[in-house]
Amino acid sequence: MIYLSLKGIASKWRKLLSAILVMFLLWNYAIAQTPVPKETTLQNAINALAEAQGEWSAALAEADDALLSKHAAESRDAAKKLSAEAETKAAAGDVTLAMSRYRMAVKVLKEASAKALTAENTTKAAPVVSRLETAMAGSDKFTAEDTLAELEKLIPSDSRMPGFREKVTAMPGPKKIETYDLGGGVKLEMILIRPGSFMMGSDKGEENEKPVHKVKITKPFYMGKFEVTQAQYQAVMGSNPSSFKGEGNLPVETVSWDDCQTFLKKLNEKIPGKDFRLPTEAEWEFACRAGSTTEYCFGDSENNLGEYAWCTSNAGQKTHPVGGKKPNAWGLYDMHGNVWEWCNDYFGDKYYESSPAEDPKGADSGALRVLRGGSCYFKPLSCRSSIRNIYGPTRRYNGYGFRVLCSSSVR
Ligand SMILES: [Ca+2]
Repeated sequence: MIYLSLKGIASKWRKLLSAILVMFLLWNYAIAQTPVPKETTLQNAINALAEAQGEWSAALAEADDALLSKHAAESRDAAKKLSAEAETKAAAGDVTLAMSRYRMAVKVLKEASAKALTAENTTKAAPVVSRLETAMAGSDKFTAEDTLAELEKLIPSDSRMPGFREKVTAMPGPKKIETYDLGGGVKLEMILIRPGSFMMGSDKGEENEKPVHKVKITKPFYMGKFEVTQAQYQAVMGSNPSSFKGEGNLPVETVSWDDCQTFLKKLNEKIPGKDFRLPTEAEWEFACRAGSTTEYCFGDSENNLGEYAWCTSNAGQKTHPVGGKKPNAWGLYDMHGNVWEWCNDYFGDKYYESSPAEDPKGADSGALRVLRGGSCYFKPLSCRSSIRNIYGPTRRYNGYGFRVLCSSSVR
């Protein structure tokens, strides 16, 4: 009974102890699972926050430093740039100022030079003015024009110049171009050639072109602007002997020197008082050269001849309408090439050795007449200003034509 009681008691204690044990374990477990008191977590957080704030502030401070440093660098750069710009502007200002001073100096220098030049030119002009006044008094228009041209170079702004210009322009004198009506709408245009001197012949040419010698043409004359055309020949003669016929204003050819004389006789009857005739060789060469001293009226190179002339290199063995190429400096066309042009002179082989210095008219007699200028059948060398061709006065050939000359009644 007691045992049983003890046994029962023991069992109860075991149960009690077991229960206590279980509770103890549960309590321990509970303790283990219980979160850290709130006060502890908050403090940690505060601490952590403080720490973080500390780091943040430090980072901000570093960032500020960096930013300041960057701004400082940028500011330095900007300052440098501004400084450079300012220096550039200042330099530009200096340059502008210097330029302005330079221009001023040049202007002053020019004015001083102009004054000196004007004074010098006025002195030089005095005898020229005297010549001009003499020419005007003597109604010598050509000399008046020449002296006026000299004065235009010397004293263009002189107060007397407007009066001189007006008087010289008003002086009676020949027109630069004269146009004659041959009937049927056919015109004959003549260009005024003023008197002057030139060097006739060529040292580079044939023997009969030598020696080069000075020739003076003392009287003005009119020269046909073109070779005589088939239309003009037809209008005067009522016939056309030319071999090449076709479109355009072709030059008359297949005419002899004698045929030219017949034409001129009829032309003078048609338009009296002008003394139409063939040019002398000297007149022809003077007009062809038009002031040039070279082998051709435009220079020495035959490479440019095609611009002024029809010759073997471009004519295709036939004549071409007159005026199709460039004129010379005095407005005459086809002096080089197209058709040879009969001149009035008898040919003299040695004539140049002893010809008169003024208005030479060719040999006194002979069997041959002279032709000038070359033709569409001839090489450039034979189209030079000084080349001389010769033929009998009755000979006709399809490369031979002519050009007329008439005198100027007004000096
Ligand atoms: Ca010609």
